[in-house]
Formats: sequence, C-alpha cells, structure tokens
Amino acid sequence: MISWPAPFIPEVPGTGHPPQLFDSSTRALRAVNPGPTARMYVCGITPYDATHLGHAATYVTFDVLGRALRDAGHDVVYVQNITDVDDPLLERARRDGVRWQDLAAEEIALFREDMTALGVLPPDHYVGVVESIEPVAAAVRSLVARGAAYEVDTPESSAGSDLYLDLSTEPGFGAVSNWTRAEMLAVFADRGGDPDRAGKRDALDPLLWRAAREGEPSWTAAGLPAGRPGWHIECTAIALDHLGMAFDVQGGGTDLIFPHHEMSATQAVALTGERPFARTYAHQAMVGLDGEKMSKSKGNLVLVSKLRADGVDPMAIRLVLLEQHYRTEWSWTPELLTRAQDRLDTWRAALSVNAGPDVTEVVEAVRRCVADDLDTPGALRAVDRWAKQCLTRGGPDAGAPGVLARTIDAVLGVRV
Ligand code: 5CA
Ligand code: ZN
Repeated sequence: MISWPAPFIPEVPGTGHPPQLFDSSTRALRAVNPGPTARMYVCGITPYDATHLGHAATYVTFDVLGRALRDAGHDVVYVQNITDVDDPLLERARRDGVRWQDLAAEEIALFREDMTALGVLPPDHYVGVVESIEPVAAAVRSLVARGAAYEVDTPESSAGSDLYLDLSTEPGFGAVSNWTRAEMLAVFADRGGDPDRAGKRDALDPLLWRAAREGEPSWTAAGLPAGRPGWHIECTAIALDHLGMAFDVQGGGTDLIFPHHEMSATQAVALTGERPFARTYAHQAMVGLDGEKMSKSKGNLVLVSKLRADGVDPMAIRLVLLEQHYRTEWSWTPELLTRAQDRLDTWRAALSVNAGPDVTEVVEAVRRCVADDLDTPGALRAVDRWAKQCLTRGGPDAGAPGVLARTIDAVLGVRV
C-alpha cells in the first residue's frame, strides 16, 4: 500500500541516547537495544471511520520513538498494517450502504492526510490485510499442519469450517500481557473475541480463518475453505513477513495488550518455535473525551481532520499530544489546544530571533527526555525554559535558534 510523503529530518549536531521504554510484558523499563537497524511494528487502523485524537496519540508516540532511534544513530525499519477487512468495517459499510472497499479506501486516504499534516514519518512497509492473504493463509496452514488449529462448525450456507487456534497447545500463552484468565475473560468479548461461540475448545481460543458467509468478502487459498483472515493472525503474518522474530518494538494502544498482542505473539511462537516475537511491547494509554475512551464504536470522537478543517495548526495538535506522557490516560479538552497554540506561538517567536542563548543544554535535555521512556512533556518544558530566556534576556549565539529549531523538528517532529 502507498503510505504518505516522508517529512525532511534535519541534521542535528551530536547524537541522541539509546532509548529506554516501559515494557508492558515485564512491567519494567527496558533498554531498546537494537543492532544497527531497529525493527518496529505498530498496529495500524481499521479504516471504517476517521482518525481521532487517540489514534493520533498512538502514531505520534511511536513516531517519537522512531525519531529517537534515528537520532541515536540507528536505521529504522518500520512496519504498520491496515486492518482493511474485518467485521467492524463490513458492518459500517453495510449500515451506510457503501462498498467496504470504498469505505476503506476513503478512510485510509484521510489517515494519510492526517499523518502527513501531523509530521509523522511514514512506515517503510504499509501493509493491508487484503494484500497479505497468501502469507496469512500460509501461516494458518502451518498451524493446522502442526496440530495447533481445529475446525468449528459453521452454518450450512458457509463455505466450510472456521479455524481456531488451540491455546492449550501453546505453553507460551499469557507471556505478553501476564494477565490472569479472569482478566482476559473480562475484556475478550469487547475486544473482538467470541467467548461463547459453540464448538470452541476454550472460550479464549482465537479465530484464525473465517469460512465465507453469504454476502461477505472471501478469498480462495490452497488447503483452506474460501474465507478471510482472523484479526490477530494478520499481524502475526505481516510482522513475520517483514521483520522476522525478535524484532525490537511491538507498539499500539493499551487496548491491544490483550487479546491482540498476546495472540499475535502466541501464534508467531507456535509458527517458528522461536521466541520472543517482540523484545519490547510498548503501549499508548487510552485517550478519552469527557472521561470515556474515545472510540469509533462509541462515536465520541474528536477528529484530526475536523480540527484541520477548522483551521487548527496541525503542529498545535501535535504539541497537545506531546504534552501528555504516553503512559498516562488523558481526555481531550479545547483548553489543551489553546495552551498548545500559545506554546507554539512562543516557540516561533523565540526561534525566529537572530541570536539567542546557547542551546547545548536544551538540545541535550530534549535528547535525554525522549530517551527516558519518551518523556515528551519534559522535553517541551526544556524548550519552554530556553524560549522564555531567549525572549526575556536574549543571548549572543547566532547559531542557537537554528540548531534548536532543527532539534525539535528532527527529534520531536515539531516544525516551527
Ligand atoms: N487495526 C487494529 C490494530 S491491528 C486497531 O486496533 N485499529 S484501530 O483503528 O481501532 O486503532 C488504531 C490504533 O489506535 C491502535 O494501535 C489502537 O490501540 C489505537 N487506539 C485506538 N483508540 C485509542 C484511544 N482512544 N487512545 C489511544 N490509542 C487508541
Ligand atoms: Zn495489529
């Protein structure tokens, strides 16, 4: 799939520090310690509605991680999927009387525009499920061949049996979330699972392949009934295809810790006999509106595209997101946007003077903050301090404003 245009990353003197990230799996800070090339997979959108501030927070968070890794001297291979065939997309298309392909294409186009406006670096591989049927089918066939999958009866009108993963064959199950079974069962149905499906061996077993039903899209793949991929196996197959095992960071929102990232990893371990799937699992806390999680299914959305259409500077939106630490839940308010716009105006004023205070310390502070579990609020405060000093007392260094402008552009993705 085509992604979106890459923004220019300016050169900054010196190098950044190797980032540490909170790993949801071990619940501890962990050094992201890649070789020359860092490998990152972040779960992409299900394109049935427009990008809201929660999605934007997730992609900006991992954008900052990618920038920090680059600034620390790594190449980055970044993979993102698109869940461009799944129940919520098909249901929304049916409700609105449009083709599911058209709905997906429209929402993906809008997402690209939103990401471009927010200065998010594009993934190197932007991969739709509809482009990945063969690798997904191969993964399902391999799980069947290993005795890790089983059939569940379907209505007579369908093309054959559905296939599920038998979690009892997978001793590594649970290693990503480290949740109790009760915790897993409490959210499974709400997050795309089907605990009550008759014929399953265990309530938590995930769907691998759904045999075609009347009126639903399907693909033919050797050895499988005509059908379509389950959700988790799509990310397993795409990640393995483009990154292999033991890649550096698996990212997404906290709503994906279980079941999505748990199942994706369990399946990858089952397929390869190796572990881990990802070395670090990092998750963006949920962004809300009026105290409730912002979600397409609830419809309580603040859309990036709507804010842009209202004339809001996308860099002010980005500053709202960066002002929050990614591991803290928060709710969108208009006051946050006003404050971010004021901050942007102040930074622009300070960075457009001919000479200012020395920036060695503030550049180092920005780098230290992002390397410290993506402490973007700390990085913004460091720039605020310099801007205030610059505007109140001035400074002698003619190169300073330019170096700092390039730093916040390269490391924080903020263009002043
Ligand atoms: N297609 C799947 C992942 S394979 C999916 O979860 N799509 S999504 O469109 O629902 O979400 C896209 C990304 O935004 C996911 O990483 C998800 O965890 C994250 N996300 C969704 N809602 C929020 C929210 N309210 N706050 C923060 N992140 C969110
Ligand atoms: Zn995913």
